[in-house]
Amino acid sequence: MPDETTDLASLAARAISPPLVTRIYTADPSAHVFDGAIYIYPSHDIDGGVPFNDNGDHFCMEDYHVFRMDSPDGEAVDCGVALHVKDVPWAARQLWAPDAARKDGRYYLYFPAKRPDGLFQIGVAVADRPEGPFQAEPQPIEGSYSIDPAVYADDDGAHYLYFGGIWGGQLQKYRDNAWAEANEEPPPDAPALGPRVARLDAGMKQFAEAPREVAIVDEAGRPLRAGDHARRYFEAPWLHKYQGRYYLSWSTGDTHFLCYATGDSPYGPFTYQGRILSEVVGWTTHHSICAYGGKWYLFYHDALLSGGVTHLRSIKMAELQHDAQGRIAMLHPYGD
Ligand code: FUB
Repeated sequence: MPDETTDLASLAARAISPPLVTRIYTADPSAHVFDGAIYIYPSHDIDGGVPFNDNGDHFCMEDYHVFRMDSPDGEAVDCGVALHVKDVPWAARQLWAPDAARKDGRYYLYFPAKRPDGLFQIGVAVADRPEGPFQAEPQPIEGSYSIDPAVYADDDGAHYLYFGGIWGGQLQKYRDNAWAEANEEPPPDAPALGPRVARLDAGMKQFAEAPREVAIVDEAGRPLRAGDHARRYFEAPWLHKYQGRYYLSWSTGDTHFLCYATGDSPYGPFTYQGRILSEVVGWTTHHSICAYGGKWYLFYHDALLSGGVTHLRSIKMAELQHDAQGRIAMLHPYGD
């Protein structure tokens, strides 16, 4: 997060990408290519007048809009409201970062929301078109918890749902998939909490297995430590495959980096490799990675357009470069 004294106008002048959408605020972009077009599934940020707190209650989003781009340099067309919280029977508030998948001609929107008792769970809604409108299932996905679902479609047709975020996302309250109020983040020398992953069943609306914790290790095979805030998992998991390897990427939260690790299985373990994006304006950073026309793109957000209001963000995209070893070159959102 650039220093608060930094002149936002000078950052805007140096920004490597303009906002894709300026009519409304959008964040947490999950991008997929369906039938030759890029579809972006972001959060829809609003100013709901909720006071700021450490739980992120001011992120009080109520609906989702889907955006379509016919090419990477085309306009991001707002396809309208895809789902509203009032149409989700189990959810009370806070539609946070979503993702989507396609199977057998149907589209599945995965989204977190708080139940009336204040606990986050993950729901699914179904549509016949990539842009919706989506019809929510009456109950959240059984066994789901926390936030930030990201679905990965593997080459063999299996779909894996990654999820979880600490602090306001409540992941620190879970051990072995069970919630306890007394649970907190592990001490600094203990292994950090990892994101969770579960394969989806053939119907795409339930887990086929109990969620597993994903291990992220250093070059010596040791789990990243909870005190390693510059590298440890915080929220925003994303999985993609590049030249046969699985790449897990995530946000480090309070140190504001996007990082990645590589592995040989969608379940991990993943070995830490480095950073993808340095700090953006605004507290949160959240992304997706998607290929189009033989090039790779990072979709991300910042809060420049709102003058740095952390819950009023704008989605952006920039080309990603891999070197000959498959390492991703770190991007600086406002130049070097
Ligand atoms: O948009 C609300 C939350 O902020 C997301 O779920 C997190 O990943 C962070 O971007």
